[in-house]
Amino acid sequence: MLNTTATPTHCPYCALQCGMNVLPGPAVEGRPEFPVNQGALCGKGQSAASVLSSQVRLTEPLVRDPATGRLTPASWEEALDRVADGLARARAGHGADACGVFGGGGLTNEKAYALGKFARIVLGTSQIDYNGRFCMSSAAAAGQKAFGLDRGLPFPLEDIPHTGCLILVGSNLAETMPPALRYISELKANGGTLIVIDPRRTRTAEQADLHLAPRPGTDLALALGMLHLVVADGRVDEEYVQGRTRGWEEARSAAMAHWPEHVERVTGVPVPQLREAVGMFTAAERAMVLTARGPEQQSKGTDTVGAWINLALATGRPGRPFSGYGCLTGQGNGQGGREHGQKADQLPGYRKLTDPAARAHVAEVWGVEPDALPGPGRSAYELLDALGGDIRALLLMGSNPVVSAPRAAHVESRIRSLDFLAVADVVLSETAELADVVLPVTQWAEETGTVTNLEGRVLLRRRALTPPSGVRTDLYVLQELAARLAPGLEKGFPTDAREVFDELRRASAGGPADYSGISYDRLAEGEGVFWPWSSDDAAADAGGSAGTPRLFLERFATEDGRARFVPVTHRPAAEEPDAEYPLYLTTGRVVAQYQSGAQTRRVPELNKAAPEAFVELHPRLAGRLGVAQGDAVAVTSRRGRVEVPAHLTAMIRPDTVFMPFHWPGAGRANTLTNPALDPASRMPEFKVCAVRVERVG
Ligand SMILES: Nc1nc2c(c(=O)[nH]1)N[C@H]1C(S)=C(S)[C@@H](COP(=O)(O)OP(=O)(O)OC[C@H]3O[C@@H](n4cnc5c(=O)[nH]c(N)nc54)[C@H](O)[C@@H]3O)O[C@H]1N2
Ligand SMILES: Nc1nc2c(c(=O)[nH]1)N[C@H]1C(S)=C(S)[C@@H](COP(=O)(O)OP(=O)(O)OC[C@H]3O[C@@H](n4cnc5c(=O)[nH]c(N)nc54)[C@H](O)[C@@H]3O)O[C@H]1N2
Ligand code: SF4
Ligand SMILES: [Mo]
Repeated sequence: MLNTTATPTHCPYCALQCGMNVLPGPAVEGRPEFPVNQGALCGKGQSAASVLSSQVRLTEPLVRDPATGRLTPASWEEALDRVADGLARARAGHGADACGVFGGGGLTNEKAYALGKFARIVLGTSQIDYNGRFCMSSAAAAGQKAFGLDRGLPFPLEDIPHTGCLILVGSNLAETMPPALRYISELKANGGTLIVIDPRRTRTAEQADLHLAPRPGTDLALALGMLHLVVADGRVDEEYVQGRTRGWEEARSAAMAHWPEHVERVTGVPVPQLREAVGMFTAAERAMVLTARGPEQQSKGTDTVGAWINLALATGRPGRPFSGYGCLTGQGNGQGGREHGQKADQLPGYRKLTDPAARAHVAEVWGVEPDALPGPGRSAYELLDALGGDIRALLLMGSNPVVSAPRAAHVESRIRSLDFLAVADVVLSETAELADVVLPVTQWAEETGTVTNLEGRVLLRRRALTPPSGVRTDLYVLQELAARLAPGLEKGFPTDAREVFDELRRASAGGPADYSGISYDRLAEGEGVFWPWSSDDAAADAGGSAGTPRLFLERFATEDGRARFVPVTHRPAAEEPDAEYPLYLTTGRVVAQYQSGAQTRRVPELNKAAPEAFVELHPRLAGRLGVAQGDAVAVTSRRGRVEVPAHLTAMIRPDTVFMPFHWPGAGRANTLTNPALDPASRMPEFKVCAVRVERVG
C-alpha cells in the first residue's frame, strides 16, 4: 500500500489515542511519528478498519413498525421526524425534564459540546449525563479537591521512565493500553521500580518488583496504612508539606488511626509487604502514583483516590519533575468528554453549571439568557434508574448501557419502559435493539473532529474515507433535531466540526480547561497541544508550542496555589460477602474486547481471541466447589444470576472471582453488579459485590 495515500489520524478506541494512518482498503497502520505509541498498536487498533465495512455496521435509519413491532428501514426524513416527535411529546406531556440525554466519552469534543448545548437550549432539560460517570469520575472528583483541577495525567507519559518508583493501583495496562507497557520497560531499564496493587496477578502485575493483592474494595485502608508507616518511619517531606499543602494535621491523624496490623486484617496484605512497599516508594527520590478503575470504581472511590493522593503529597511528589499523582483515563475521549458539558453538573471548559459567572459566559456564547439554562441533573445511573418514571423519552449517543450499566437487568427494564428511545450508533448495539428509532452515524475515519487523550493532549482526527451513502454525522443529527424542535436554533448547531470547535474555544475561554488558543491549524501541524492553552498563551508563543504538558510545577490550581490533603478513613464496601453470598466479585477487561463489545464483538480476529464471557476462579476455590476447568457455573448476586464457563487460575485471590463485562445475555457481568454510588462522584461500585458460585448441570 502506498504511503502517499495515508491519512494520519488516531485510533477509535482507548484513551491512549495511538497515532495511526488510514490507508485505502480501508486498512490501518501504526504511525511512528506520534510519540505516545511510536507506531505500536494493540490488536483492537490493528483491526479497527474492519468495523468500517458495511457487513457489520448500520447503513440506513431504522424505525419501529407499530404493526409488527420490528425495526424496519426508513428515510432520514422520517426517522428524524419520529425522533423530534417522540421528544416533543414527552416535553409537551410532562415538561422539559421528561426528555433525557445520555452521551459517551468516546464522542469527539465537538460532539460532546454540541450534545450538552442541545440538551440545555433545544430541549431545555437538566437530565443529561454520560458514561464517563462510570469511568473516571471518582479520580476527577478527588483530583479537583486536592489540586483544584482535574487533568487525568498532569504530565506526559514520556515522564514515566524518568521516575524512580511507580505505584500502579488497579490498572491492568498490559491488557488495557498495551503500547504503554513500553514506558514501564524503560522505567525498569533506567533502574526504577514498579509496585502493582491488584487482587489479581495480572499481566501488568507480572512486570512488578512488588505485587500487593488486597481484597477488592480495600485500597483505602491500604493507602492509609502506607501513610501511617511513612509517618512512623519519619519519611514525611516536612518542607514540602509546609510550603505547598494545607490540611496535613487532619489527614495525618486519620492515617495514624490505621495501624499496619489492622490494615493487614482489612486488606489481607501482610505487614512486611506493606513495609516493603513503603520502603521502595520513599527510597526513590522521584516517585509516581497512578490509579485506574480498580480503586476508582468503588462506592468510596473518591476517598480512596484521595488517600493515594495524600500519600503522594506527604512524600512531596505532586508538582515536582517526574513525580506526582495521575489517573489513567480510559475512553478515546475520556478526558475531553468530561470537560465540555455532557456531564449533569457542567458547562464547557470544565465550568460548573451552578457558577453564575460560568452560566453568564456560556449563555452569551450560546445567545441565550443565563436564566434559560437549566440546573444540574441526575448522574448516569440515577438517570437510567428514572427512565419510564419522570423521564419519558431518551436520546442516546455513544453508549450501550444494556451491557455496561450496573444492575443491568433493572436498567434494561427501565429502558424498555420508556415512551420513546432514540439511539445514534454505528452498529446495532444491544441498546439500539430496544430503540424506537436507530440513527446510523459516521465513524472516526469518516469524519473530522478532536479528542483529548489521557495526557490532556488535544488531537486532530482527520476524515480519511467517504462514508456509505446512508449514514450521517452525529452533528448533522443534532442540527436536524434542533431545526425540528426549536426552529431557528439549528444555526447554533453547525455540521462542520471546525466551526463547532471554534465555538467551543470561545465557550471554554477563561475556564479551567481553556482551549481558546488551540486551533485546527495548529493541531494539523504537530502531534497535539496540551490544555490549558488560552488565546493569550498562543499569542505570546513563538510558535510550535505543545501547550502545557506539565501542570502544578509552580503552583496548584487552588486559590492559594497549595494542594489540599483530605482527611479520609476506611469504610467497607456497600456489600461485603456473607454466608449466603460468600465471595467477592470484581469485574474488568480483557485485551481483545472493548467495553460493551458493541464494536469489537463484530471483529472476527478479536472474537476468536476472546469469544465469550467467563469467570476466573482460584483452583483452591474451584476444588471446594467441585468445579473443573471449563465447567459451566452459575454466579449469583442479590441482583441476578449468570451462567458462564469457569476459568481456573492461581493468579486470583481464592476469596475473589473475576468477570470481564464485554458480553450481553447469559454472560452479562453487570447482571450481578451493585449500583451503590460514591457520595461525591456518583460512581457505581463496579469493582466489588458479593456473589455465590455453583456448578450447573
Ligand atoms: N482491552 C481493553 N482496553 C481498554 C478498555 C476495554 O474495554 N478493553 N476500556 C478502556 C477504558 S474506558 C478504561 S476505563 C480502561 C480501564 O483500564 P483498567 O483500569 O486497567 O481496567 P480494568 O480491567 O477495569 O481494571 C483494572 C484492574 O483493577 C483490578 N481490580 C479489581 N478490583 C480492584 C480493587 O478493589 N482494587 C484494586 N487495586 N484493583 C482492583 C482488576 O483485577 C483489574 O486488573 O481501559 C481502556 N482500555
Ligand atoms: N462491570 C463493569 N461494568 C463497567 C465497567 C467495569 O469495569 N465493570 N467499566 C465502565 C466503564 S470505565 C466504561 S467507560 C463503560 C463503557 O461502556 P459503554 O458506555 O457501553 O461503552 P461502549 O461499549 O464503548 O459503547 C459505545 C457505543 O457507542 C457507539 N459509538 C462509538 N463511536 C460513536 C460515535 O462517534 N457516535 C455514536 N453515536 N456512537 C458511537 C459504539 O458502537 C457503542 O455501541 O462501561 C462501564 N461498565
Ligand atoms: S492501545 Fe488503545 S489507542 Fe492504542 S491501538 Fe489499542 S485501543 Fe487503540
Ligand atoms: Mo472507562
